[in-house]
Amino acid sequence: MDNQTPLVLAKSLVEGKIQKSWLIVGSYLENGSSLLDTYLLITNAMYQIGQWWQENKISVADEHLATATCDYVLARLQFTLNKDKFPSKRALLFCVEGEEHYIALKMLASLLEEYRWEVKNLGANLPLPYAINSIEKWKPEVVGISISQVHLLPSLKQYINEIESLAYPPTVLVGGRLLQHYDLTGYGSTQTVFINKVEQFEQWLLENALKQSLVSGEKI
Ligand code: B12
Repeated sequence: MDNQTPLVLAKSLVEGKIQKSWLIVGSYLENGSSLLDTYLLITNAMYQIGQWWQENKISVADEHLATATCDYVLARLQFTLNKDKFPSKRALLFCVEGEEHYIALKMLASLLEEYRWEVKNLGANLPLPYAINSIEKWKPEVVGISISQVHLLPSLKQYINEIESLAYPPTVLVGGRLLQHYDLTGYGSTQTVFINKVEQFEQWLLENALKQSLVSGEKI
């Protein structure tokens, strides 16, 4: 990735320029970048925006506009993906109560769909009883939780504990930028999977697809 591209995209997002942002992302894909690399580009642009906010160069209002613009781009990207395959497994995604940072979940949802998962993305700020209810109803094989803020870690622990205590517990995957700075394994069990980066998530998806093809004899 050219060093300047995340910066150019970040500027365009902060200015609320939907078409221009889409052109940057779309041409990045058209020039042969993978979906994963494209998500890394968007992630880096959003991190750059966080940096500007910390340095008081932009306001919370600018951050809101950037997020809304990013959301349009992610939605448009989602529609360009090929989904004409039979879904194999189910994944339910959400953020714990109090967590509004949902952009990563949109990326994960598309990546999962690329690997033939059926996905329900419940988005930001989901209280635990609703999470449990949805899991019991839909019985996903995997529950993906995204977390960005330190003060929510105690509630993350409670979510993991309750989900893993269900009669047919799904695998709980936890990710988010906090994992770049902290070891969160103490908040989960030996069953919980903590994934720091989206590249590792794709690796996990590949291993999972491989395991499944060994069981079913189907090619991945
Ligand atoms: C945009 C933004 C906002 C938007 C949120 C928009 C939205 N609805 O998502 C708004 C303006 C609303 C906002 C609000 C706040 N924010 Co804010 N925000 C950001 C910002 C700039 C970008 C977040 C983002 O979209 N990143 C891009 C995504 C794709 O990156 P990611 O989440 O890290 O995900 C990647 C990986 O971590 C991984 N991943 C993530 N989740 C998962 C899950 C699984 C299962 C897996 C496998 C992988 C995975 O994959 C992704 C792809 O690479 C960050 C800066 C930053 N460095 O991230 C701050 C940041 C996250 N915010 C921060 C803060 C403090 C806040 C507020 C408390 C500010 C305030 N005082 O009001 C509030 C809290 C709101 C709330 N209740 O949640 C801090 C968090 C500090 C901390 N660790 O505690 C940050 C880091 C800014 C900073 N540098 O201080 N924010």
